[in-house]
Amino acid sequence: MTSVNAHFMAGLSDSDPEMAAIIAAEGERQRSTIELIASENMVSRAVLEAQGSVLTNKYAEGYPGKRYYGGCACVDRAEELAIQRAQALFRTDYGVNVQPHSGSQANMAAYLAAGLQKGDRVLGMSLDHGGHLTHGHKLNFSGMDYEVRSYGVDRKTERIDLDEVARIARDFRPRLIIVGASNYSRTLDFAAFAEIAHEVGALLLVDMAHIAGLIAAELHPTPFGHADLVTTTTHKTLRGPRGGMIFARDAELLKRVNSRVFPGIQGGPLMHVIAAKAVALGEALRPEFREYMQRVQRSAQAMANEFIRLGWRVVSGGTDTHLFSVDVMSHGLTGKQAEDLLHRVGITVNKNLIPFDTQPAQQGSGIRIGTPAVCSRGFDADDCVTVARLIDAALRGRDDAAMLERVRRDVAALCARYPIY
Ligand code: DSN
Repeated sequence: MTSVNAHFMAGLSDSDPEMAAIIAAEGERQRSTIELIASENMVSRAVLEAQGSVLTNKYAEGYPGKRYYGGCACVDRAEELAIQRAQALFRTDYGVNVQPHSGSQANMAAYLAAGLQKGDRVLGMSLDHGGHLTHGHKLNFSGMDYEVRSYGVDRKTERIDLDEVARIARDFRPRLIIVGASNYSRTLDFAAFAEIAHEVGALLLVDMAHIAGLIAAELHPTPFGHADLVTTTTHKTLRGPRGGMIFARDAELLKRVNSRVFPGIQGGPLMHVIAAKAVALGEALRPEFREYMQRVQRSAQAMANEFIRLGWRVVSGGTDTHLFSVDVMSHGLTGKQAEDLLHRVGITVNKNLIPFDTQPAQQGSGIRIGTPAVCSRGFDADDCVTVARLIDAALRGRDDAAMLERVRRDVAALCARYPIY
């Protein structure tokens, strides 16, 4: 008979060796490959520990001080700490909800809090030009529930044309304008978007998921003071556990956000994840985080410049942020082919559509490259330039097995210099 003690004491490798082996293999994959997926990062051991803590046992529907369950004194403190740190990190008095399980759920709750009814008009950035599924894509709730018009980038500059956004907004008269992107490498002008929203009587939602770390480190202008609602994920540049947060401009809007998150679309909050969010936010408040984000930004810029020097076309000619896209079709490869080829040498990227792409989404003409994860393990701008050269060598030498083997060995050596966990 299994004793109670064994239930609490047995570690994963004893109690479930099959799953332990899968997790160990993923750890080895992360250790031995160069991770350039722009939306990923590597959390600290402290974040892992908080997320793997006993807080996972606790039901805490409601909010601190107003729960539907007893025994919430400790988790109340955890959630309050997350809220205080989020406000401090972004230097804002906007109210915060730290309970969204993901960025998509944060955005869904934000739409509802903005008072949108089914069929109301929403203006967001097209996914094909770098936006996000939840900003109105037809296969997402946002595109199904609302009438959506999209803005994109200018064909020549590959940057958002604010005059064009204003023209569309005046014509379409949306109730909500969304600004934010998953594959746009240029600075977003939140003040200009707020002016457009104000002119047409729309609310402004900023989804800062990708650039939250840059904003926290004051390396990108802040949306606070301009947006009515700000959503983010916590696992990208912020380097926390997977999850979301919503900021609301005033108490009335926060009340609506809170009731739309729970009981609107979620049940019990993931208190272990909220604790891990608080830990990550605490880390981001330290001066080292700004130094890290500066390295992320400089490394992305150095890499983009190196690709250009090596004869590749970089979308919009460079980056102001942590990411950029390389047009691989200009060298006769689809994004999918480049992604697969790089996987073979131990470099992980994702294929992506580039603006005005003629390829289907499953192929794409580009690869998206981001530096947050490699910089977390210690890479600097020089290392990232080396990575650009390795990618160039692999893609150009795709038919040369010896070359690919050389690149694979160089990748392994670089990873070995920066151990993780
Ligand atoms: N899927 C995320 C990304 O890769 O950017 C956005 O949610």
